Amino acid sequence: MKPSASGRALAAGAVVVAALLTGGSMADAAPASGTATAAAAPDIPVADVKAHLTQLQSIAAANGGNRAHGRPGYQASIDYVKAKLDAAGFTTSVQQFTSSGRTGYNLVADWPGGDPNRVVMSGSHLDSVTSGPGINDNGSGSAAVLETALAVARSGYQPAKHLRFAWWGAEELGLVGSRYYVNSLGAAGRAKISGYLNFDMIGSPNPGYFVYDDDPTIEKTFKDYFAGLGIPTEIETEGDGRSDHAPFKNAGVPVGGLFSGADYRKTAAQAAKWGGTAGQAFDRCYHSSCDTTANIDETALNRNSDAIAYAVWQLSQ
Ligand code: DPN
Ligand code: ZN
Repeated sequence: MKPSASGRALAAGAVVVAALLTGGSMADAAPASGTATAAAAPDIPVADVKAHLTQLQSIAAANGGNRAHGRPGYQASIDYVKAKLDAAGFTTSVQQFTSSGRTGYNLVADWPGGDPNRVVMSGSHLDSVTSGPGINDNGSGSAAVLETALAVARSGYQPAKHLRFAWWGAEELGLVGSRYYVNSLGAAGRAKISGYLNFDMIGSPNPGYFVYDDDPTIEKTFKDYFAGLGIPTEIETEGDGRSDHAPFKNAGVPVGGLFSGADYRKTAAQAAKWGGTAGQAFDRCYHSSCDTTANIDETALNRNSDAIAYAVWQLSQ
């Protein structure tokens, strides 16, 4: 028998207060076990993810070298992602806000169907800093989430839960777009989100494999995926609160995500298990003009993209 949420919280003892504050973990929203066989997530073609990165780099090159908030390169990035989603059958909406005197935009894409009261949401910030094209930060997350959404459409996936995808504006100015969205939902809208998955920098050139240590069900889903590949993961500590999951988490939404490292240096122990260069930053081009398509580790991008699809499929049925 499926225990009640309160019964489980009591059994969990120390978790009681956290469960009440957060509205419970993602597991509390799981449906009773059914008879249907779980649909398997598709492999996300890394060549397609990289093709989006090439396009984002061209967009930056044509717009003064960046895709930053309030600049033409950001608008062009939104247009690019939105056109792909519209063509694939998503219901898209562009949410407008103002920050630092400039107009910003979030792009939200809903896949028709599924329980509207149990939304599995995945997002990435689409803006770069002004100093470069932002291909690892955060073309990587943006392209992988886009390709996952397109894979949903290609496979005609119809999960029990509702799928939503988002690309945030003005993350680099302090999580502005995602905070605006979370506020705009209101308490009722927020309560419908079973989980929010965040992907910010997932193709770092000297990569680590970091999983956010937040909602236990989401965390376990990612860890299971990497365990299946035989790849050790670590808990993400470099960026706690530094990306778009923070506004969701602060509002009580279960969150999780992946990260391959920014300006922290890889230790000798990390290089021993993941390869790469000890004593060097995970991303030496973090927030610089060299954050181009050359600043991407294809293996990390590939694994993380597949992990996103795995989690989206796993958590939505
Ligand atoms: N929020 C990232 C940025 O856009 O600069 C950096 C970051 C992400 C750092 C995740 C740590 C963890
Ligand atoms: Zn950044």
